[in-house]
Order: sequence, then C-alpha cells, then structure tokens
Amino acid sequence: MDGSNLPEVRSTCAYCGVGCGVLLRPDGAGGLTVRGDPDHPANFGRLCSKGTALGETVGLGHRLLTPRAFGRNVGWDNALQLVADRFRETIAAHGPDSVAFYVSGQLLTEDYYVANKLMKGFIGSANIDTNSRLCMASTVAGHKRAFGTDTVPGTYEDLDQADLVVLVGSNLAWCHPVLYQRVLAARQARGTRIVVIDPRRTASCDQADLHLALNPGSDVALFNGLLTEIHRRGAVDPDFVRLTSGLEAALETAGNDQISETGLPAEKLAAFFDLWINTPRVVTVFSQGVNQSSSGTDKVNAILNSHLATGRIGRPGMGPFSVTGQPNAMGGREVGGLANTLACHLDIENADHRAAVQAYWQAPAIPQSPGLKAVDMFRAVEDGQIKALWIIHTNPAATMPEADRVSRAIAACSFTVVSDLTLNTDTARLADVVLPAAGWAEKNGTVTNSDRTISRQRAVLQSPGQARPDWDILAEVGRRMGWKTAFDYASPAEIFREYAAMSQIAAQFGKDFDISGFSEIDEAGYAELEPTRWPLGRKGAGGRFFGGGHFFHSDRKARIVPVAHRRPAALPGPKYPFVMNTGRTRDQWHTMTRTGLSARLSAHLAEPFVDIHPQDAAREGISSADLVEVTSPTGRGIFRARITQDVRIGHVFAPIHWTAETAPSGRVDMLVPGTTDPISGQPESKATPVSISLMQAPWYAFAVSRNPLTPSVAYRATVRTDNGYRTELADHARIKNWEQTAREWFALTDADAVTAGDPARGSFRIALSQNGCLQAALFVSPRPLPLMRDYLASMPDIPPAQFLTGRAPADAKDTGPIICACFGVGLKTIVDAISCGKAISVDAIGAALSAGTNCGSCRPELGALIDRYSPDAADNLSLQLQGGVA
Ligand SMILES: Nc1nc2c(c(=O)[nH]1)N[C@H]1C(S)=C(S)[C@@H](COP(=O)(O)OP(=O)(O)OC[C@H]3O[C@@H](n4cnc5c(=O)[nH]c(N)nc54)[C@H](O)[C@@H]3O)O[C@H]1N2
Ligand SMILES: Nc1nc2c(c(=O)[nH]1)N[C@H]1C(S)=C(S)[C@@H](COP(=O)(O)OP(=O)(O)OC[C@H]3O[C@@H](n4cnc5c(=O)[nH]c(N)nc54)[C@H](O)[C@@H]3O)O[C@H]1N2
Ligand code: SF4
Ligand SMILES: [Mo]
Repeated sequence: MDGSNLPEVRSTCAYCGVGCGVLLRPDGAGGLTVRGDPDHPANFGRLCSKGTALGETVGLGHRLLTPRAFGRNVGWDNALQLVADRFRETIAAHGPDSVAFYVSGQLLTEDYYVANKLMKGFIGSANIDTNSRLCMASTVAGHKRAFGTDTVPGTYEDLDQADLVVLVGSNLAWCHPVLYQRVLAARQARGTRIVVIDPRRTASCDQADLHLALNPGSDVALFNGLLTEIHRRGAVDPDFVRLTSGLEAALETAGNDQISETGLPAEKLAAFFDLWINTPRVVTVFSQGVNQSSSGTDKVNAILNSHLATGRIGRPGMGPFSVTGQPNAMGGREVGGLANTLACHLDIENADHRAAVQAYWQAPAIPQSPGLKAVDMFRAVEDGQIKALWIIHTNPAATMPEADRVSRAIAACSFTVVSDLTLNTDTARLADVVLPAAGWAEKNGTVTNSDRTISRQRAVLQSPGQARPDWDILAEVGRRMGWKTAFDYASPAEIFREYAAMSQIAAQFGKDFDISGFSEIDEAGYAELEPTRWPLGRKGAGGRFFGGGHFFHSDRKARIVPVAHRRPAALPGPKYPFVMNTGRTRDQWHTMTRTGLSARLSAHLAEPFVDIHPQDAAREGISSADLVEVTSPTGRGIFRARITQDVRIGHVFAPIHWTAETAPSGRVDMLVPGTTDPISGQPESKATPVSISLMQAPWYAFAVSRNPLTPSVAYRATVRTDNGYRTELADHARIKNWEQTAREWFALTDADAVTAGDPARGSFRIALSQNGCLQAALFVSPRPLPLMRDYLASMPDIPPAQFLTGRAPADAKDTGPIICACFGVGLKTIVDAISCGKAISVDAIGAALSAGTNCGSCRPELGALIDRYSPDAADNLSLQLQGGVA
C-alpha cells in the first residue's frame, strides 16, 4: 500500500522533556515519515537530530512479540495470570511491602496513573518508585521546600523573553536542543546573554558569554556567593521578600560559605555576579549537574533562593527553570509516580489527603508512609525483603548506580517481571517474565513537558505481534488480582477522565494542580486534545506561577532555605585520584534501545569514550585512541581515550549510553556508587572518584559485518551501520589462529576468504564473502588501528583485496564520521568545504552542504571545525570525535 495519501497525525516526540510536537505520516509498510509540528507551542516545527530520526527507530526486527515466562513463549492469559497470582501470593504471605514496581518517566500519564493506583490504593504499599528518582527527585524536593508544591514557575516563552540565560549543570545544546535553539533565537533577536556553569566545556558553551568551570558539586557555594552579593549590592526586592520567609537565616548561612570552594577566579565570579544582578530578565535553567548530586536538593534551593530574593520569578523572561529529562517526567510527578507522593500533587504524609484519595478510588487501602526510593528499593530486592518486582519502561540493570549489584539483585529476586519492547536489554535478560509492550508510535495517551504543557501521543502504527499498551497490561493484572471494577478501563481516555476529575480533590485542598476542566472529556475530545498548559483557564496568569506570591505552604509564603555547601560525598584520593563525571551525547537516548537502531544517529560517537585532559593523559602515558581502564570501588570499565581540554585536570567524563548489549565494559554505572542526597534520595551520578590506566592489549581490532558480532573479549563496542554493524575489539588474550577465529566469530565457516597482513607481527586482515558479496571483515593490529572506519562501515562494493587496505580508493570519498545527523554529512566533507574556501561560516556550510540547517544540533561542532580547520586537523578531530584513528 502506498502511504503517501495517509493523513498526517499529530503526536509528541518520544524523547526528551521539551515535548516537541511531531507530524507523523505512516508509509503503509510499517514505516513513518516525521516532521516538526509547526503549530506545537514547544517547538513550532523544529526538531533535533533524534526527533528527525524517529522514523528510523520504529522497525520491528528487535521487538518482543509474545509474552515470555521462564524462557518460553506463553500466551497473554498464562502470563497475566502468573503475574497476578505471584503478586497476590507474595502479598498474602509477606504483606504488601514485599512487592514493588519500578517504573519510568517515559510512561504515559495514563500508564502511570494505573500503576500508581494499583500499588498505592489496591496493593496498599507505596513501593512504587521511578527512574525519575535518578533524574528529577532533587528538583521535586527543592521545589516543595521552597514553594510548598512541586511546580515549575515559568514557561518556554520566558526563554524567548530573557536577557540572560544561565545554564547550570545543563548541556542544553545536546540534551534539550530545541530549547537551546529558542535561546539562540532570542540571542539573535534581543542579544540574550548566555552563561554556562559546568565543570566541563560542552557544546552549550559554544555561544556562551561566560563559562564557569566550577569544582564539581560546588554550586551551592556559588549561588550562596550570589545571594550574598545580591544583598550586599542592595538588589534584594523587599516587596517580594515579604511574600517569603527565611532570607535572614539564608544570608547568614550563605555568608559562612567559602566562595573559594568553587575554584573559580575572582574576575569570573565578578563577571557572573554583575551580569546576574544587573539583568532583571534572567532565567536560570538547571538540570542533572544540579539534581544528580549528594547535595542536589540544596543546590536547587540555592538557585531558587536568588530568584526569590530578587522577586525574579513567575514574570515574563524571569525565573528558575528546571528542565525535565524524559518525555513524561513532569506527568509522572503530577500523577504521583514517586514513592513519596500521591496523585495530583497530594501528599502521602497528609492524613486528609490520604483519606480523600482512598475515598475517590474506593480503594481497600492506602499506605500510611512513603515507600522505598530507587536505591533503597533495589537494596531491599537484594536482601530479599522485596520478593516480587515489576520493572516497566526502564533499564535499571544498566542505569542504576552500582549497576552490577543491582543486576545481581534483580537476577536473584524470587519473581521479576519486565515490560519492554524488546528482550535485548540488560534488565529484560534477567527477568522471569517479560511482557511485550506497545511502542511509542503504537499507543495513545498524554505526556506533560517541562513547561506543564499536556500533549497527546497518538497511535499511528499497529502494534506488532501480541504487544499491548502498558496501561492495558497493568489494568488487566489489577483485574486479575481481584479488583475488577477499579481497573475496568476500556481506553486511555477513560483513565485520563478519572485522573482529571481527581484533580478536583487537589483543588479542594488548595493545591495548584488542577486539570478538572477535562473531567468530562469524551473519546472525541480526547482524540482532538490540543496541547494545553495547566493550570487551565486561569485568566491573566499566562500559565506562570508565583509572580504575585501565592505559594503553597500553609502561610502562603515561599521559603528561602538556608543551605550550606557540602563537597561531594566521596573525594578523589591517592587510590582514586580522578573525578568521573557522566552524561549524555547528542544523538543517543539512554541505553540506545531505540536511537541505537538508527545508523545515522549511531555514526556520531560510535564508542564508549572517556575524556581526559592532555596533562593527565601524558602523565598516565595515554595517547588519543588508546583504550583506558577506569576503576572505582564498585567496578572497572574500559573506554576509548579522547584527549581534550574540555575537561579539567583531574577530571574525566564518560557517556551513559553503553550497555552489555552494545559495549559490556563501557557501562558507566558499574562504577558509580549508590550514594544519594539525604533529602531527595537521588544518586550522585556525576562525581565518582576513579583511577585510570592505559589498557595494554596484544591486539586491537575493527570489524564490519552484516550480523552483530558479540565475542566475549575484554573490550567490545558495537553499533549499527546502514548495512550491518561495526565493532571495535581488544583483549588481553593472544589469539593464535586469526582466520579460524574470525570465521567462528562471524559464523561464516564456509565463506570465501581473502587475507592480508603479517600475522607474525600481530597484523592480520580478512574479508569474508559469500556469492561474491562481502559479508564481514576484520582488521587486527598490535596498536589501535589507523583505518578509514566510516568508509569501511559502508561496506562498499569493491574487491576484497582493495577493501583490506583499509583506505578508500582515490576516486571514492571517505566522508568521515557523521557530524550532521539530519543530512548525514561527514566530518571530512565539511572540512574539505572549509579548506577550499567554500564555507567560512556555519551558515555558509549550511548553504553548501545543508549541514546544520535542519535541527541545528551540530552547529556548535561546525563552529569548532571552522575554528580548528587545517588540512590535517580533520584527522586529529576525527580521532577525537570517533575514538578511532582516521
Ligand atoms: N541527546 C540526549 N538528550 C537527552 C537525553 C539523552 O539520553 N540523550 N536524556 C534526557 C534526560 S532523561 C535528561 S535527565 C536530560 C539531562 O540533560 P542534562 O542535565 O543537560 O545532561 P547531562 O549530560 O546528564 O548533564 C549535564 C551537565 O552537568 C554537568 N555537571 C556535572 N557535575 C556538575 C556540577 O557539580 N555542577 C554543575 N553545574 N554541572 C555539573 C556535566 O558536565 C554535564 O555537562 O537530557 C534529556 N535529553
Ligand atoms: N551515571 C549516570 N547514570 C544515569 C544518569 C546519568 O546522568 N549518569 N542519568 C539517569 C537519568 S536522568 C535517567 S532518566 C535514567 C534513564 O535510564 P533508563 O530509563 O533505565 O533508560 P532507557 O534506555 O530510557 O530505558 C527505557 C527502557 O524502556 C523500553 N521501552 C521503550 N518504549 C517502551 C514502552 O512503550 N513501554 C515499555 N514498557 N518499555 C518501553 C526501552 O526499550 C528501554 O529498555 O538513567 C539514569 N542513570
Ligand atoms: S528536542 Fe529533540 S528529543 Fe527533545 S522532544 Fe524535541 S525533537 Fe524530541
Ligand atoms: Mo533523566
């Protein structure tokens, strides 16, 4: 069927909390075309590289099609009955707190609502926590302490209207690219200044007026310095401060902090204080550099304090702005997905709230106190307190701190259920029961983005096999556990209606979360639901909160909370002299189960890497493209070295995206300890003391293949290419017969082989073909290999002997690693254009090659290329970007 006549359907991007609107057109053959929705208030048509490539990630090759139990395919009836029976039996024998759900900020609001209702109201335990504990928990706690509610005061328009945007622990250019584009547009239109506060130089620094590379974890000291300076310079807003309490105490505590803890030079501090204090329209955007810290909640309050003291909150172009990570991180907070909250911003610790929620649900139970937070939840799994666990839409075996310990706990748990799209995840592989969930393009529901805008996600594709939406699976288990009417939902609209009506209770208690305007919404209304920012219909408020006070503590005042700087819980010492920071890369989403399906997204940074400062590298004898062992008290990993001044001396940075599926030794969370913020329970993911050392291996190899290559060796990293896979390998064990080994690894025992190299000197190359068609090739060397990797990965149709030279023939172009993922433009193509004078600005590169003209995410890298250009700089940079040798 030709899909070109199928209508476009409005939906929301599957990835980050910006919540961009997308227009999806099914191609009638299971695929999709995707473009930005020009009418969506989050993006007005823009998309980043990940959103643009959504259509490349809806393939079915990896999907789980039937429920599985104990390693066998079973029907839904058996699977659901098994889950319901085992949970019921466990609760009967050991009480409701012997079971737990670990869910996700990527669930739809309707999924989340049902999970929360089942656990808190019907099972009667609060042991439901979410990966938002690793993500937003410190912000939730900080907001509640300051405002009496977990509410983001501002809106995206504030970014358009600000004169100063301060990014604290946020790599907005890569992690919220469409918001970053909005900030750049404001810079163009009104000269908005940008300050980045981040120990590391990131792509977000590219356009920044000021980059403060502070000591890790010293944000409280910095913002206490700002508060002190605000007071000293008479910039406190006395009228607004009357709507708050605590300023005096906060000033006193702040005055005792040492600004030197930030490690920042006086002139940079002065420049920051001047800018901040003299620019009323300031938005302070913050993200994981703030939240993921053992002082995360205090960092949040330190930021909020400066905005409260100056009254710069809830007014156009002003305010603290926590940007959410996952597409429904905000919806999950609203619907009460955390172990210490109830739905609709109601509190588990408030007896009246509990009673009202229980009555509304007509529930048999309601927990009297908060449940276990993520890190403690998995410790309770480990020590056998939790005996039945259901993990939905998240991959904790890879992304929880102490990932190996968490994996062992999951494996040892008496009964584990995982709901996922695929069996091929670190977590699903450990489960007793795996349930096939319907994916993003296959299910209906709502999500709330960073500025409280609720948008519809709409199903445009059929679910494959027996896959079912998460809400449906949860509701069915609820019914089978004996609560037939409470979970008798026929559609997500019905769930949304019940939830919206519930928010009336919250309004009665004076809570801000009110979407009761939707309590009567019918199927047609739900089908057509337009993006809507709550609070609904609050006239003149512009959707902002707190511009005129009206906080949600009992006295209606905000709290300016006294907070004192604390260093990270573990500091570098003789055994672990470096601080390891972790975070995201531009084109991958978390554990790559979806973005990893796209060859062009995978071409940006194709290996787990560790960024090391040149001086540290020199001292440790590490060169670019070497493999490096990184060790912490909880584990040891292997990463490709990138030598760069983007990180400071004594610091290293590694991305979070690699798993046992793609690079078993490149999993950063093996190394991260389970230390948490005492208030929020959020782990300290960005400051792990580690040691680093050169990995000395007798051989290194690069492979291209039609099928994935997964030998068990010390180092392996595999990504997709257009024609198959590319893999980097290294090991400590010598291999005697390389040809035989290659044939076994590739499962090509009978293929035709062409070989080259000098095995005696450790160099060996083999191309394996069938029917004249190249199936696989392996390049082995005693040193990291200088090859044209991107050219080879395209598996060009050239004679095997020529292929084995590792170089493109003179007339074929090696485009180099992909810089512009939208148009697939490679590094070398761009550098060629710069070198021949065709392109001397980012816009000129766009005009010549289209690079950077769609989502704009690569524009910082294009700028860097122009700065660094020289004919052989291409190879150096390629090396740094790609970890390999060009
Ligand atoms: N491409 C891409 N985008 C994503 C995601 C993805 O996987 N890939 N995931 C989404 C999700 S769930 C989230 S939560 C967001 C996260 O978005 P961000 O928080 O922007 O991303 P991170 O890379 O985790 O961390 C941000 C920065 O914090 C810095 N940092 C580390 N320690 C400190 C410190 O002590 N103080 C300060 N001020 N900064 C510090 C790091 O160097 C890093 O650059 O991204 C979302 N968007
Ligand atoms: N060291 C370190 N660790 C970190 C972080 C860090 O910065 N540093 N960041 C933390 C943060 S902020 C976050 S948000 C987490 C993210 O970590 P995770 O949530 O664990 O990572 P994802 O890869 O997003 O996992 C989502 C899973 O859901 C599956 N899935 C996709 N669609 C569906 C669906 O519709 N239904 C169901 N049931 N499953 C589906 C995917 O295949 C995948 O296995 O990582 C955290 N871990
Ligand atoms: S910024 Fe990119 S990943 Fe985030 S919602 Fe928009 S298109 Fe999706
Ligand atoms: Mo996140």
